[in-house]
Amino acid sequence: MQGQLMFAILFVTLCVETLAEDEFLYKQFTDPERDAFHYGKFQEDFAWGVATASYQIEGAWNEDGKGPSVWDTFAHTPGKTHLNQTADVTCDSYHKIAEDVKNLKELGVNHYRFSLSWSRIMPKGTPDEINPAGVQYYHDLIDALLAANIQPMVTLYHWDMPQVLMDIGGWENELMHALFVAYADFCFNEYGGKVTKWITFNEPTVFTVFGYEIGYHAPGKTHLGWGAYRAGHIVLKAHASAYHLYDKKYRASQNGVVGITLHARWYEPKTDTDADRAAAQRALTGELGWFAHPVFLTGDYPEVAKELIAAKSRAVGLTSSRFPEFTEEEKQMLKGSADFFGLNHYSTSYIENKVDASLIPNIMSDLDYKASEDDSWDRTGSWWLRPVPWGLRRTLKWIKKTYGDIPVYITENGMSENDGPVRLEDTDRVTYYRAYINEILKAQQIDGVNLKGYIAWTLMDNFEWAEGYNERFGLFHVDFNDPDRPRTARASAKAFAQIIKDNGFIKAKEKSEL
Ligand code: GBH
Repeated sequence: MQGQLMFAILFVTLCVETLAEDEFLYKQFTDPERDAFHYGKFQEDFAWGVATASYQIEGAWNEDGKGPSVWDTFAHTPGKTHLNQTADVTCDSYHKIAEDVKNLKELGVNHYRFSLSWSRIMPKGTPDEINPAGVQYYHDLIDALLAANIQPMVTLYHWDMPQVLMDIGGWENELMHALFVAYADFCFNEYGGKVTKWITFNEPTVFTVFGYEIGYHAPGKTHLGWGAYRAGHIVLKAHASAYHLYDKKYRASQNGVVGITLHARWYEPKTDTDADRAAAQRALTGELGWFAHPVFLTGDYPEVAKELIAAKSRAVGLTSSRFPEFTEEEKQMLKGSADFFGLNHYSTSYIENKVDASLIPNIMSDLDYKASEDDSWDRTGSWWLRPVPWGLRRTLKWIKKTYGDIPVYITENGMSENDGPVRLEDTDRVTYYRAYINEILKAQQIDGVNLKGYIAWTLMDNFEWAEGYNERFGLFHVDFNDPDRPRTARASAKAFAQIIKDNGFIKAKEKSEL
């Protein structure tokens, strides 16, 4: 007993020393073992990168033959975004390939994750009308990246659907399945000789819930209780078909990989009770599993979600579930339809059990859980984002336990500050990155997660959707009042560059001996 106590004290002392040395103490520091810093390096071919998305950075919203997207329409509608801001110009990356690539080189990344604007390539959403200037823009970007030894990682769909396709119902129209595959086919064919890492969709839970259910994002639909499930169903089929198309038509010659990126918070039981533990498990299974189970596990939705939503639908007199069903053939298509798991992760919540039939149905009330935060967790520029580094390691462990040894890329992780005076010494963001990247090192080296790379969100401040320019996530600061949109490296850019250079974390002492 005494021996154990001594050991515990010794352990705490050692950890606290290491932590102090590395300045990564969050206020919630309570668990020395969990929060201890871990030194080590990633594998030689580890992918380091930063991410962006077309609508958030490109600008040139109606230039050179680009068609409007749902986000152009949405942001141009009064009352939809912070101060009615739009991304008409935003970072102006359409005109700034050289500058963006220069900054990527400064970071020392070997990957750049960006998305294609579908309506820049196909103004009408269909391959019978191609915009050559738009096609050329991405060739120029990709060529500049390759010349700088940076691998492109291309997201086909990061939310900016061509407006013409929204006019026929967007992701609520079955036709979108075939239209997405035609778009993917064009992109694989056009760019696949140079691009070997593809992501079909970015965060389907987010754009279906926000876009088709809550209406907070484009297209602003409020189909409560069913919009996200219906849209998501078509998205999943479109994903699977695009994957198989690549497999049959391009993989042999292009030798690339195709994955999907899902958003997940870590869900920690609020109390150590069976009810809350089960609720947290249900929330992870039902919410992340909504898109992950079909692709990475069974070809079908998680049983718990199917059962609960069916029961709730029956309870209000519906003759079929609000949650759609796949055919056997579709399940076969979906099962195993990704070469890697792209994970976007930013924060953690507590989850408690909550059963309330009077709530408006949505994924949370359907799964009988309620989320909350810990007041001791620091705040950032986004209400939903508090730094809880250990949540990322637990998410990765959960993914390994549930989906096996699928290769995982962190495709987004980062933190925001609010708009305000220029702030280049962003020590809180430096702390965030060091702590979160340290957690993925632990996940890889201690828990054996098959981690292939880490992509930070984001290269530079940009248009943060409904929050406009009020939330800045950039490693580079952007001055949106200057017509040249100058980018300036923050302290976090330098810290991230150092981690990349070290390919992990080297003890200060060992470093000085190098
Ligand atoms: C990502 O969205 C996007 O891919 C990216 O475009 C965006 O700029 C970036 O993150 C920063 O926001 O479900 O409780 O978290 C990811 C995160 C997920 C944030 C949904 C807001 C809503 C509340 N979004 N979340 S919650």
